[in-house]
Amino acid sequence: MTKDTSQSEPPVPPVLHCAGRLLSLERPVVMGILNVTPDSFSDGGRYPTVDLALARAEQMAAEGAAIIDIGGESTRPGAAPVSTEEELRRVLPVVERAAARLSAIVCVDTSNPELMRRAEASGAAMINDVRAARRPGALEALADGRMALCLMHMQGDPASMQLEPHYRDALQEVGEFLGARVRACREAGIAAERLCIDPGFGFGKLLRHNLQLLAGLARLAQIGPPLLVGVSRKSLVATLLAQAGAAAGRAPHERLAGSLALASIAVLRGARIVRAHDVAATVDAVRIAGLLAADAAAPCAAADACADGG
Ligand code: 9MG
Repeated sequence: MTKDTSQSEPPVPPVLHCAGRLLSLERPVVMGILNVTPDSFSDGGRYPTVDLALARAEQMAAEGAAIIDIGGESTRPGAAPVSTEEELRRVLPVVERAAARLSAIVCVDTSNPELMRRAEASGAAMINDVRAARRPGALEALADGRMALCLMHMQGDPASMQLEPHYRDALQEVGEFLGARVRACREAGIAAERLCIDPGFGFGKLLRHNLQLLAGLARLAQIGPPLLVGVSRKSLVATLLAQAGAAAGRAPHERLAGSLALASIAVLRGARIVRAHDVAATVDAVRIAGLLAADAAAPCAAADACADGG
């Protein structure tokens, strides 16, 4: 799974190429979640009009989100697929207006090649694909354009993924999958600088698999492309809280502090992009974790750069 250093491939710089724009990942950044769906697990149905969705996108950008991730099909466990027509209808008007108004990168959360093509024409600069560009036509649609792409690992599909996830070694298998998808993208003609990878917390994984992946994030970061992590408000957070002694059954909106703890750990282990619902709080957590991660890489740099305010 680790990078082959015997061939002199230059290290991938922490910059993501997004349809002609460069997103620096030297410090970790936050991707704000905007679901224009009636049925997402945490914010489904909250943005039923383009105006409301745009206002939320503007708010997240003002709070410091570098990327706004707009999704029109729920990927929560058990979710049913939507038609292409419906997904386009939900997403494209929001993408068009957000791209025209915001300096943040507009990303579309989709696996649908037709939406990928239409999204770029509407101003999107990135695609977040929980199926890692495995749908027929997805690689071609992406290779024909210039958008950045997040390749996520998922075992199974949203309808059934949590029924019986099984791994011999979750870290090894997820790492091999992501490495293979990176190679498939490169062979299709998608530049390495356009790619980031994501182990897909909660997507066909039990608690022990999620914890193996969290523990091994630094190894996944060695695959090459920048690492994106999404733990925000997921049931993993509630399960861990309950195991640590908190009351069981925390609702999604009661998982902020737990989500920030996991996001900070992910950054300390190499994540460069954190996908989150609560942008302002996550930006603060990720700033501190990013500073300390840089300090761990170059001891005392952060300490020397800080005014000694206590
Ligand atoms: C759409 N979506 C929901 N959870 C996600 C996660 O953890 N990562 C990515 N890339 N997308 C996600």
